[in-house]
Amino acid sequence: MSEQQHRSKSGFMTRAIHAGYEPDPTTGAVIPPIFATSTYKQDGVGGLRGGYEYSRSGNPTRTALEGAIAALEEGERGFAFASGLAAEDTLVRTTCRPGDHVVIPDDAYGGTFRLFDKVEKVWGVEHSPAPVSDVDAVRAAIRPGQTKLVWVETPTNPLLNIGDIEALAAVAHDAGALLVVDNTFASPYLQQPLTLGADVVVHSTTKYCGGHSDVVGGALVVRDLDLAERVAFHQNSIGAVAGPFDSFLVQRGLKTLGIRMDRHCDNAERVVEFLAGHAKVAQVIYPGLPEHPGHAVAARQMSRFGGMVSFRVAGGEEHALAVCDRAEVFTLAESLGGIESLIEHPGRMTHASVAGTDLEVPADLVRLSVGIETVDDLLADLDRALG
Ligand code: P1T
Repeated sequence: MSEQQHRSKSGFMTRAIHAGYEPDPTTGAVIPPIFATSTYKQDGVGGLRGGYEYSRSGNPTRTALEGAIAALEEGERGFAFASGLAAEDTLVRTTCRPGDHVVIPDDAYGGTFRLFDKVEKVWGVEHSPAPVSDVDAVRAAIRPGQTKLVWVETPTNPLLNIGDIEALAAVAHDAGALLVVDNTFASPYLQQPLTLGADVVVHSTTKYCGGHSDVVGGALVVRDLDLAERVAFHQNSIGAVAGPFDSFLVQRGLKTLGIRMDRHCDNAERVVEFLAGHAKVAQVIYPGLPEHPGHAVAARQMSRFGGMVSFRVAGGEEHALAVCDRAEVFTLAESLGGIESLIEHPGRMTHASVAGTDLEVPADLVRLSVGIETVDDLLADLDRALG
């Protein structure tokens, strides 16, 4: 089957396993080799084999990953970076100039907020936080003529708010801006923002795409070929690319994304049910709960509700910290989306960089990345940790 057919006709799991790579013509290797090479022999000056010149500009292992992630997101072209933040920075530099403006989530990942607040701002790109779940508030935050990007996470990190991608795309496009969706929490298995009108998808592939907590990476996927050309130029010019070893790991992760996500979702549903009935839990935050304010939108645009669960602990910060400390099967660590369950305190850890700003997260909040272990062990661990 040709690459084009994989993109247009096959199911998700078939694309995850085959898209982006044909068995190697010389050896028949069914898995993309790790091309640990910085440069490529030319057949006479400018005689490039397969277009490869230098590994910042292109590397076959990276090409395989970029093709796979583009196929999974149903985009035209994918780009792999050294981290999620490297992908984000490259996108901002591609699309914004000094004096431009970006609307960002008012509960974005702390590192994304820091990138806009401490780095992009210095170069003249301004930003305004707005709640992604409130389309009118996002519209009001747009500065006509100045706003180039409407940037959303859905679900957001760590409060799991939901943005209506179709409605937000319309708002962004009315203002002549692009809609950027950070799809890290949902993964392309549960949600394909480009099919709902978004222009760019951002990933921290460190998370569900890689899926095994053994690599840091990022990706962009776009559906417009002109924008793709501009991103490609900036990817090469800035140079924050994914190396071949990292590309290999992320692509290997993508092959099992679907089965992992189903198990993450199954386990998260059981964890939510358990927490909702626990006396020491003040509030469970999960878009799959009917009382979650974004439930209806999430049900429309996601196939399931994901493996991330946040909850507020009765008794405040001190108790939330104690729960994090006592957990054993849930490892106390930043990051998410790997096969192992993680627990963290966003206020002190992943979102410490938003302390004292409008984006500050509640001090009694605990975030779980529910892994794919035997679920009864996860429930017993939480029971013990909650005391
Ligand atoms: O860590 P990096 O690969 O650079 O990706 C940044 C990033 C971007 N977008 C979202 C939604 C993210 O969650 C992250 C990284 N987040 C964590 C490390 C965390 O523990 O939340």
